[in-house]
Order: sequence, then structure tokens, then C-alpha cells
Amino acid sequence: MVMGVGRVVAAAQSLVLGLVSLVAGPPHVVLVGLDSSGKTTALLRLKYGQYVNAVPTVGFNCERVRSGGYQWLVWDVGGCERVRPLWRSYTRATDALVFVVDSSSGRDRLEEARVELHRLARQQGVESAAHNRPRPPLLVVANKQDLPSARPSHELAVDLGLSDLPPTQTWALAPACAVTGEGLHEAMEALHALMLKTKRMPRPWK
Ligand SMILES: Nc1nc2c(ncn2[C@@H]2O[C@H](COP(=O)(O)OP(=O)(O)OP(=O)(O)O)[C@@H](O)[C@H]2O)c(=O)[nH]1
Ligand SMILES: [Mg+2]
Repeated sequence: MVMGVGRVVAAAQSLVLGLVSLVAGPPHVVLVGLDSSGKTTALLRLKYGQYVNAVPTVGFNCERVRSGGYQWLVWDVGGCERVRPLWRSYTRATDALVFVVDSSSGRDRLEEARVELHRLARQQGVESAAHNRPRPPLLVVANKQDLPSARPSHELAVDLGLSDLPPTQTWALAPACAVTGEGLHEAMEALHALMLKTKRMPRPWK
């Protein structure tokens, strides 16, 4: 069977990423997003393969998980307003970012999420320029898709102004339900594809 050049390159990149992961440890991913968006539920679902009732995060959780066929070291940071300034300590040296949104949020909360997301992207731009490296890819998870009031992901893309992100910021949007786990592994596969695209290689946590 003849493989296209693109697929050969992607397979080679994937192999390199896998080998580097073996040496340097899995890529670091930080979960951020407003309080109660479902970050910890998603992390625990990925870790244990079942629903675990989460309490609001004070500080952070960190778990090594396997998802989308790859190993990840996932940091989950509390999202309530007063601890959001701490996100920066986790995001400044990460390999990838996951921004979790409650898709059933009303207008005000979606606007709050939009503001935080763009603030984060701006900070990443400054950090990446200062260290002369590509921005970490950004995966937006449209969580709580099981709720009747959940907005479809294409509407959330507009609400969150994703097309206004700078062209150097690679991003993807994935619908999910952290309670059932639906969409989470596909979301992590999408993140892996973004990492290959940005040629972000994992490195040890500093
Ligand atoms: N229906 C539904 N509920 C969800 C989903 N994901 C999380 N939840 C619920 O939303 C609530 C908040 O979930 P958490 O995982 O604690 O949210 P968080 O983003 O970690 O919140 P902080 O730690 O405060 O930042 C919990 O009651 C979860 O059971 C989902 O996909 N669907
Ligand atoms: Mg939490």
C-alpha cells in the first residue's frame, strides 16, 4: 500500500514525539477554565475511566493519564475568580493548554470565559516570544454537551471569539461530556494532532 507523503511525515512526527516522551516524560497539559466548567471531572474521568464526583478545586490536581493513544501529565487548576491569577504559574511552561467551557452557560458566563481565554492567549504570546518558542497549542473543550441547554460547539466558537485568536495560536474545539466521557479521547487526539502541527515536543517540567 502506498502512503501519502503527508501521512508518512505525520507518522514520523508521531514516532519522534513518542520517543521523546519516553526520554523526557509525557507532554505536560494544563486544564484551565471557569469554575465548575468540569475540569476535574474530565481529569478524573480520563484517569479512572468512570465518573467521580469532584469538589471545587483548591490549588491543583495532577495526574498521569493515557488518552487518545498517548500518555499525558495533566495539571488541573482551580477556576474560581480569585485563583485565576495563579493559572499563569502552571501555563507558562506547559506543552499544551486545554480550556474547558460549560456549554450550558448563560451569556454572562460565556463572556467571562471569552475574556479569560483571550487573556490567556495574550499571556502565552508574550511568554512564547520571550523564550523564542512556538505557542503551546490550545484545545477548547465544549463540555456538558449532555445538558439540554448546551450550545453546539460551532456557536461556542463564535461566542468565545476563537477566530479572533492570533494566527500563530493553533487551536481546536472539541465537544465533550466529562460525566460520561463522551468526546474526551477524541479531544485528546485532536490535541495530539495540534502538538504535531506546532512541533511542540515534550520536555521535563521545570
Ligand atoms: N451534566 C454535566 N455535568 C458536568 C459535566 N462535567 C462536570 N459536570 C458537573 O459540574 C460540576 C463541576 O465540575 P468540576 O469538575 O468540579 O468543575 P471544575 O471546572 O473542576 O471546577 P473548579 O475546580 O471549581 O474550577 C460537578 O457537579 C460535575 O459533576 C458534564 O459533562 N455534564
Ligand atoms: Mg476542579
